[in-house]
Amino acid sequence: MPEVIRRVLVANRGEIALRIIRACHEEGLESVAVYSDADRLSPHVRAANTAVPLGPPPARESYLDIAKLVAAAKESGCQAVHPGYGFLSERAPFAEAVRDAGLVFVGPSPAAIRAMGDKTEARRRMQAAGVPIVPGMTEPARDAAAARKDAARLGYPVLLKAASGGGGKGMRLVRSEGEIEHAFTAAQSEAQKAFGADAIYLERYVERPRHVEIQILADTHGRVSALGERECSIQRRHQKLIEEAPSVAVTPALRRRMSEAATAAAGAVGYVGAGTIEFLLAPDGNFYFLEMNTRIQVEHPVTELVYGVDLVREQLRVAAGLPLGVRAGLLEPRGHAIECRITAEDPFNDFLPATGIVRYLRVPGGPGVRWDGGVEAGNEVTLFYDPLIAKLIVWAQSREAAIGRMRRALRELVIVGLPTSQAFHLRVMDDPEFRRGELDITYLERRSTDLLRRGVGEPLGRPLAVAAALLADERRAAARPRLPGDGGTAAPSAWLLQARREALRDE
Ligand code: MV4
Repeated sequence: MPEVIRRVLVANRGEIALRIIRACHEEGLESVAVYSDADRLSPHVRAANTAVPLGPPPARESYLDIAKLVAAAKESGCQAVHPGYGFLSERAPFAEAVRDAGLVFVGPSPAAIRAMGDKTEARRRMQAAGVPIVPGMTEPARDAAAARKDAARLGYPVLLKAASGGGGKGMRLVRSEGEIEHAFTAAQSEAQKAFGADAIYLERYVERPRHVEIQILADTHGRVSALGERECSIQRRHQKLIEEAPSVAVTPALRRRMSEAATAAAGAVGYVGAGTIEFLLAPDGNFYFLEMNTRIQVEHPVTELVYGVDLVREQLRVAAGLPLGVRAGLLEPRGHAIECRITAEDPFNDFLPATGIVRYLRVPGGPGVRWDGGVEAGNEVTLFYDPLIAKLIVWAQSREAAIGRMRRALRELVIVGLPTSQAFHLRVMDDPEFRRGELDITYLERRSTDLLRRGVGEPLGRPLAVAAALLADERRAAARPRLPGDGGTAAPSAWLLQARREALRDE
């Protein structure tokens, strides 16, 4: 790294803060963490060279406070700010404030963030650049009557979308003309509440598509690399749960076409840094631009594993004005990667967010297993932030082998203290439809009754007792005398087996 960036403020928390701090240290950069009162014991705080307190737990008063973050960066002697994902990562005013303070924003220009944040402007830009967009409007509808006319021209079903939206908020499916006026008003007020702007536009509704996204990297020297697709169809209420790369639905020819479209999309807004172009891939093989995410994404590790690239390192290089450390153009995937998001949610109780202290944590390991976590034993999971505890990512030569490896890793994982999505992921890995790659955005809704049957659904009974037993078992195994030829493996105690059964709940 050149001298322009020596120290980076990481304006985030949890696993992504730790991920960015690790990348900084590998590049010889110093890191500065920030933390709210709720996070003072979090791993990202200790991993950084220094840490700056932000104040009370609510994000508005900590991780979303632009003035506090910029002041923290200046006062701690940083030259750059990495926003991570979520929080301020796609807020043009933050990118601007960072720049105005004489700091480097690790991400695209405020103009690129703005252009992609306005969904109708993004559609106009994509259309001009020859990127396929979903048939529909490129300007918001003036009123409900105008929306009715637009819909009549497009043909039903149509989807009403918030022009400043994203992530599915303010979206309304309309199957017939009779519903449109009411749906329009409802979408408007939802959009107003969520984004402070009520502009609504229409798209033709695509039935049972896959969500497939292309990762790109662009530097300040005009080089662009496309790192193939991620299959992200397994989601629930617009929260992804499992992602993989490559997608079983994408042939090399389709990958080339989607990558070229994504490269054109990035060029159309003068994009610099790591970005993702989301597409709907229809059952007939057509694909359509949906939106562009102008940040590093949660699921970036599956791309890293099949392309052998460190995306956060590349972000830092690009921010420092260096050329990309990977070849320009379309890269080739190798093998298969799967990510399971381990969240503090109870899959047997409608994924109700769970809170509590992680009493015991055994992290999976071994060949091809990566754990990107942000929580350790003793940490409390609260409702102040998203429920992600860690991402479990595996790589193997083939999709089948990766599924087998994920099953194995999920069975090694032990989390005591609060319900998690672990058992859900195991069931998906065993689901014949998933194994056949029969995925689309309706997968979870279609399969959840089947997948989550037999679930006991009770929170762990005695987390402290179970954690104590597991710790005692570890110590006993470590202390016990070894005999030559015994392989060093302790026979599990009855307690350990019981604790594991409880932790996995459906085994
Ligand atoms: C769509 C669509 C079908 N047709 N647009 C959801 C969030 C936002 N990014 C766009 N979304 C969708 N737009 C048309 N014209 C279906 C969805 C959609 C979806 C997309 C990706 C992943 C999961 C989804 C779940 C429900 C709906």
